Amino acid sequence: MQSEQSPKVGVIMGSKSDWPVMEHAVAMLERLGVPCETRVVSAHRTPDLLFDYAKGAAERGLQVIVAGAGGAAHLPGMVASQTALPVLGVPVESKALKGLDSLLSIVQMPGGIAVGTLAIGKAGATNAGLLAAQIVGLQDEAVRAAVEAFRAEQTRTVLDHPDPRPD
Ligand code: RP5
Repeated sequence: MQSEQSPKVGVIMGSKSDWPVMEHAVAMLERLGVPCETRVVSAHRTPDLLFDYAKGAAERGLQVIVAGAGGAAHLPGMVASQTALPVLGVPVESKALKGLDSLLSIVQMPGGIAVGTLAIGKAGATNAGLLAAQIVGLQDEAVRAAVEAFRAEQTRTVLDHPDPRPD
């Protein structure tokens, strides 16, 4: 899938099975008007594609890469090793260890190659989309305004509903 405008954020994931989590990153980017592309790129099953994708990303106009993976989640770190673009890693829940394995695989990068690691699962994917938009917004006024409007609406929603009991 690809937006009509040339993509500024690449959302990649190790498997099609990661989509139910990673779609939340895409939803946030779309909500904030950030053109993005999505791809399955596996560190273990398609290592050559991973290298090609990461090496060509900046030249193609991408500004940020969001990479989600589960289990022995090498994708974000390996992508970060092949591009100077900011890479945001999303640990996807694994069946066996509920994503703790994914989190530790992504977050424990050795000093010198940076991956910004988000929370496990849907919250992490949502925030990866948000953070990617904030990075794009440094140079894109419309995206910055969309991020600010999103935050203001979120604040308003909480303030307008102070009673925690169900309606
Ligand atoms: C990882 O292995 C993927 O990111 C996925 O989270 C996990 C399982 O992949 P599948 O066996 O469902 O394709 O590489």
